[in-house]
Amino acid sequence: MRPEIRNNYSTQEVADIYHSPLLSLVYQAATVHRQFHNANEVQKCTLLSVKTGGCPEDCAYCPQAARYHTDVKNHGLLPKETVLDAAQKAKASGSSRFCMGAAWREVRDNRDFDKVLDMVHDINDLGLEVCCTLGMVTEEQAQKLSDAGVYAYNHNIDTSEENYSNIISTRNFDDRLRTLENVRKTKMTVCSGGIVGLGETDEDRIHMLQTLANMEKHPESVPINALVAVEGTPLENQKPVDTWTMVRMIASARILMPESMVRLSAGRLSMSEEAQAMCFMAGANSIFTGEKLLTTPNPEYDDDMKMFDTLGLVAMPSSKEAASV
Ligand code: SAM
Ligand code: DTB
Ligand code: SF4
Repeated sequence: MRPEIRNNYSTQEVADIYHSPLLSLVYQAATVHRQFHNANEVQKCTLLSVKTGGCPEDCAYCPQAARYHTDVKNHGLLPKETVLDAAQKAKASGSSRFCMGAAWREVRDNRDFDKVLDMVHDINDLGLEVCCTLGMVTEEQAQKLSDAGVYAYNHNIDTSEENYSNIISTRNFDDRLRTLENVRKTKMTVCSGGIVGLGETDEDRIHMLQTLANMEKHPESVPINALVAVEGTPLENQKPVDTWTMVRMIASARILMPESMVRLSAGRLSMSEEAQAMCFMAGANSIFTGEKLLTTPNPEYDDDMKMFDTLGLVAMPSSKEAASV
């Protein structure tokens, strides 16, 4: 029988799931995964940084924060043609979702925002799910994005509330939650997850999962990123997170939020095919494809397609296509 969807998990319940013997945890997650999803389908998403670098925030992991000295080449908002060209390529390579990221602290009601809204219209016409990650938004801005046709808004909580101020000082956890509430008031779906490998404890990971799982409605997609340690950021020398932590996080997210898409996001370039297979077994059913994330490298597209072939995975159709058949 399918487990019920809950949003009242105690810390102890989440900890018990997270700490269960690894193979039992994976088995349980794989079971839940099969009750709610086609376990051979993996969603392919494509990212594009439409505005890169120069961000006023101080997120310790981020190569785009203006205050760190990284190799990122800053650029202002890309022209519409460039973005549409990238979206067309994403569609041709079988992506169902196109996610535009901007290194903004928050959306401002200016010409750049209007330009993004205009791009959203055109990308939608290609039959792609449009996702945006533009920083904090007000209720009115969220409504504008929704009206323009944005399918999902990404805004990660990144870590636990307790660990938040160790990673970011220019905003707080509540600011993050407020934006997520503003998005929730619209038709857009919520994409929110976090990062592992920031130096957080298991307890922080458990609290982060608990926050996501206890939202009134679970985020429709939950990205689990492994830190990509970038030279010049305060976390440049952070020890890479081990595979089993990623597997535990993904499996726990799958069990706690059975209906959500769980995305094995940043960090795949440092993971073996076997490690990634374990993550899919644990319930991950979405990835970013294409050789670049926002500013850092991702596995080669052809290597990913070979992996799909080896594992018998197929690309998930876009919800828009599914709706039209
Ligand atoms: N500026 C907006 C914001 O912070 O919401 C949108 C873009 S921001 C780059 C989106 C997310 O990317 C962050 O919340 C974080 O979870 C993730 N991210 C950024 N740098 C990363 C890194 N080096 N490794 C893993 N994830 C990273
Ligand atoms: C998410 O959770 N991860 C993506 C997307 N949502 C926006 C971003 C990963 C960024 C990794 C570092 C970079 O390439 O700049
Ligand atoms: Fe700016 Fe987003 Fe990077 Fe933080 S994660 S520095 S808000 S681009």
